[in-house]
Amino acid sequence: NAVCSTMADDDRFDCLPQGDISEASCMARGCCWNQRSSVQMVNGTVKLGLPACFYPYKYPTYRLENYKETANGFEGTLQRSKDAKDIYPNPINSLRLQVIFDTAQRLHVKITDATKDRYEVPLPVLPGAPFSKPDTTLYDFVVTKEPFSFQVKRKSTGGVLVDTATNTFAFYDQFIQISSLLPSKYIYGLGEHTDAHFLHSVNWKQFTMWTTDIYPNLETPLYGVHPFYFSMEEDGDANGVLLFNSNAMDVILQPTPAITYRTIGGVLDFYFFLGPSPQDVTSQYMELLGKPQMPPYWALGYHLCRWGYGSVENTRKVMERNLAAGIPLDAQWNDIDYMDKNKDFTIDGSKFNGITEFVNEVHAKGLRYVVIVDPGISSAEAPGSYQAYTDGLAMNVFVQNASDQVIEGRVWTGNPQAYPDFTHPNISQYWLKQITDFRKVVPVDGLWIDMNEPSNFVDGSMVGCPKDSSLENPPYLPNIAGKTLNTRTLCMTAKHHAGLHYNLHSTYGIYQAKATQAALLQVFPNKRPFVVSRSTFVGQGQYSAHWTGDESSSWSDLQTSIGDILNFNMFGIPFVGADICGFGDNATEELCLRWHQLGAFYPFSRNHNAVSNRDQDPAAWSPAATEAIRTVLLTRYSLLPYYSTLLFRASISGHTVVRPLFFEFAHDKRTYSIDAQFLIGSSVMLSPVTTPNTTKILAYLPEGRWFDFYSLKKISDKGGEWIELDAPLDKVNVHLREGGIVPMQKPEVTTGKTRQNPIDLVVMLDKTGKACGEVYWDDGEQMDVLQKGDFSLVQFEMKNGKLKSTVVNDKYKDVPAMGSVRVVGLERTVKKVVWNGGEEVDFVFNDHTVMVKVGEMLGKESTVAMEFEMEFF
Ligand code: MIG
Repeated sequence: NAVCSTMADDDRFDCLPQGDISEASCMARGCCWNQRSSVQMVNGTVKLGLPACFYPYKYPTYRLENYKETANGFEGTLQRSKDAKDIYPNPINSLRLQVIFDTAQRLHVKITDATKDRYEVPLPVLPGAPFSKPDTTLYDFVVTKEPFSFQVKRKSTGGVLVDTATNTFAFYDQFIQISSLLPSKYIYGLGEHTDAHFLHSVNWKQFTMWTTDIYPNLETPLYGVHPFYFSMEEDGDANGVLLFNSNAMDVILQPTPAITYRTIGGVLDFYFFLGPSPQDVTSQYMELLGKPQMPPYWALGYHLCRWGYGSVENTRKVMERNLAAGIPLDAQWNDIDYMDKNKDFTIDGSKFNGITEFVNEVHAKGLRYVVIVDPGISSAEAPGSYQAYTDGLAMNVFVQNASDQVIEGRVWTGNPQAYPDFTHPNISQYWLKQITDFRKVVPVDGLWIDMNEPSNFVDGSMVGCPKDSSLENPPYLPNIAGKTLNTRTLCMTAKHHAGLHYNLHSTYGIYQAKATQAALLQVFPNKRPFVVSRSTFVGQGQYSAHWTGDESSSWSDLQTSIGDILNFNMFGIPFVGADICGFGDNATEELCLRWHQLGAFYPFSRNHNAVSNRDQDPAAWSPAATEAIRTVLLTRYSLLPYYSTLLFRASISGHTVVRPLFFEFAHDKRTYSIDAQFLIGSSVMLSPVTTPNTTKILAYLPEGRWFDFYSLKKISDKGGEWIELDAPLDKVNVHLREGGIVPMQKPEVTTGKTRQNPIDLVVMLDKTGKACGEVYWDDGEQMDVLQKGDFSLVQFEMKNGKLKSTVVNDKYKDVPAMGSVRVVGLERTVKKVVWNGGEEVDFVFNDHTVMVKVGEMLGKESTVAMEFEMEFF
């Protein structure tokens, strides 16, 4: 018809995303049909494109009624139009709209069934709404009553960040859809997916949200669910949008640019974070969802792991050869092969006989020990013969099927297994008991929780799932791997204490992480637990770290790991890393070396390998490669005080530890698509080699002065340019940015030993001679340090040739002494250096850099205060 034919391509929103895509079905939905479409079938699956069937400009949806102001925002009722088409079963005719002005920067918009409760995400628990409106807000909220739509505008620029006037709004029991125009094409986030690039394409990209155990592959949904996007606006402001919903969901980006959400349950619970800086968005996000827990200091070291050491002897042999090669190492791990027939909390009595002695040895060397635990508890056991199963039955903590029997799946034991229900009130007691009993034999220091999507090698259960349930076969099926929701996981009709698996599926990992953290807190009272989880949900950073799963030993997976760790930093799970050298397939020496030159800078740095692949631990390679790996790991260890200070900032302010360049250079659009380089904090930039046979790279240096990390020579005076850098095999390019002060230590082979060394500062002056930075220190283990105040924090500032420190907090006394201070980027020759306004002291000046051995002047007694002042000119 006429209306349809005038619609621009960019205005087309898909009205018939699946099923029989024909003119007749399109007409039945009252939509526009125009065969010109770029949807394609690729290997039997639909590749999105310009839709043939699309919503017309006028389409009956809902009308807003009784819209009124409340103490903290607005509320109203949405009445479904009498002319609305029944496309799916069970439309919800009356919806409740709540608009809550949470804070000046955060707006909350919620749409639920007006007449009865629906499932809402139980974990993480978000702070309640405020009782009154903030005095001012960065945003305006504007509604259109019929058809209902809303806008979120940025007051300062007038920019429209959100506009749902797209006619796609629908709310059925099992199909909820809403679309919004986007303020720009610069969209990031929406995890967990491996993408070719960190900056998303808006050219009909689909992101499906559903925790899935699958080899990372472009476009497939992976282990975690984070329906949070982050967008850079045209003028350099940033905003973020969270849809707090855990049901299976498709999120589509289209060139308009616009976003469409289609979720098959729960409610629409949107949070809009107005920034305006990228870092502000992340802080606001973590403020709401929970700030990340600081890892214990030892976990900042290098970790060695593989699946298939096969025995305690071989684990020891590999660890020893790396120690002998001088590889810095803080933790040795074991994978499922330590278990008896892959059963949790058991030991293979022959190959891993002697594991207790081995763990004691590891501890005696000042190292830590971590093992894997899978969720599945073998249920194919003689009554009373397997404690973890016996206890689980007695405590009634297993997930049940639709007929209230323990639901059984199958994973690594090869036999049926039960799934602990981590939402059950008895779970903390159950899980603690298993861990405590196990630790009597294997005194682990942390736990690695895998397969918690939760994974299942049979679909649904050993006996399948109820066939005639709309939970197992919803009217709209998001683009998950497999043809049913229960593919390689539990039945949707399975029951947890907190509700149906249909709703809770993607939260299995966060619940398990929470229970595991809580158990470790009982085992090590008051010590920061170390838990690393494969499956994650929004806000999980408060409970665990994350690794990015089964990457393969390929250059492309090395590359995409950068975007993965940047995303998880934006998702508030900053302690993240990919398997260094890759998990699947055999690594080559060159790849493994280059991967270490990247992975040494991941916040969480672990080498891990799949069973039967060739060894890839640092000592497995040629002496030259081993040495180059050792060198870069020592570089990491030299930066530990910097990393730990950043992790402290993440835990109190919701900052990112590693971040994309645009986080610091939001007004430089050239940075928006850079994902082969990243920043560690605001002062250190890594430009790794991500391709084979490469000895030179092109790197972008954003605005400002940049110094080479190793020589401290200035390599750019103004930045804003691409430069070619030498990238020989034995070196990774690291640069220091003007204006920062980076705390470092002379590296040793463990974090514990490195911690004892004096703290050295590198001060990078900007053009005006200014720089600032800070160092955080605590005992490296205590929980809730901030609340107790048991830490030290010293801030440094240099200007006009003077470097001053301010002790913000000095309650924690055992701070290492100051070592040297190096000031780089001096414009004039230094004639003398004066200490605390009096005594003249020795210094070394060369090539625009001055070095002063502060430690020698301070003496022992001043190790705590660390207050000093120097004059350079
Ligand atoms: O189905 O425990 O991602 O790190 O080595 C594979 C064996 C099970 C998957 C994990 C991987 C781990 C492996 N696990």
